[in-house]
Amino acid sequence: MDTKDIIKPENLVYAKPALMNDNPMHYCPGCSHGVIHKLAAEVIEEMGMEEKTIGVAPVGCAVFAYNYIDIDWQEAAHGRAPAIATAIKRLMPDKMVFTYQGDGDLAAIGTAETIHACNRGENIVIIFVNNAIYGMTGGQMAPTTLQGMKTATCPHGRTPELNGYPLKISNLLERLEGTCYVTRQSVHTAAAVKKAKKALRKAFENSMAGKGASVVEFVSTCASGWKMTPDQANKWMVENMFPEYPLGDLKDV
Ligand SMILES: Cc1ncc(C[n+]2csc(CCOP(=O)(O)OP(=O)(O)O)c2C)c(N)n1
Ligand SMILES: [Mg+2]
Repeated sequence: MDTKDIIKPENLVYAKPALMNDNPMHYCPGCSHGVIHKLAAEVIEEMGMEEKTIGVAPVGCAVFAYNYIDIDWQEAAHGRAPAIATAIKRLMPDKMVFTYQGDGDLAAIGTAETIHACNRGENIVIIFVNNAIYGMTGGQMAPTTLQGMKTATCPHGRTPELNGYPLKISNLLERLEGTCYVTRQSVHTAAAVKKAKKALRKAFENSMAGKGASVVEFVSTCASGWKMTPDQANKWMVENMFPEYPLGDLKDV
């Protein structure tokens, strides 16, 4: 193929999903949120569910998710997305309903909603972006912050004596009878992105098959909050986050 033909739209092998609009994203360079948004958009599109999907946007860095993916959205108060998603899915069972939550949202202020929605076996998908920090508000300690990790509110590093232990909430959710699928993924390499997309597709399919709650945790970077370059953040995540939050399926019924 002639080089000038390669850039013609009909010859492109890679394209942005049609559901992703052209609004410039507010995410920092190296942030995982953008890639995870794209994966969600791709899966929804490939399932032909563009008109039937309702996302519940959280409080946190992804508070503006509705600005980027052209589906129906409902905003939720901090931590309450699983409760809102429960209501939406129960009222409109033919819709594909998902929440999109950070670790502060899902594993701190919204712990109760998360656990009870999963325990009730609600037919929703929970997308859980675990960057071990409260990104939006300036990098405070979250329940998922690693031991020894420095944040704005534990500048000398998290200590278990003072702050407890990193909360592996997906391991808790995996134990609940209402969850059918709990998996931990990441988007730091092309191979990981491919795997994560398959996991997301399975989760969405589970929800439409009425199998119960599916949780897809994305172990993620927050280069700004961690005060690193995007490259350093990816490396730091592999070396420090993955041993604490190992990737792979925790449960697949
Ligand atoms: C009821 C309530 N409490 C606190 C806040 C302040 N707040 C906004 S975002 C946030 C933390 C978000 O962290 P996380 O859920 O991990 O998302 P991230 O920004 O890291 O993606 C907090 C505490 C709020 N908006 N509402
Ligand atoms: Mg966070």
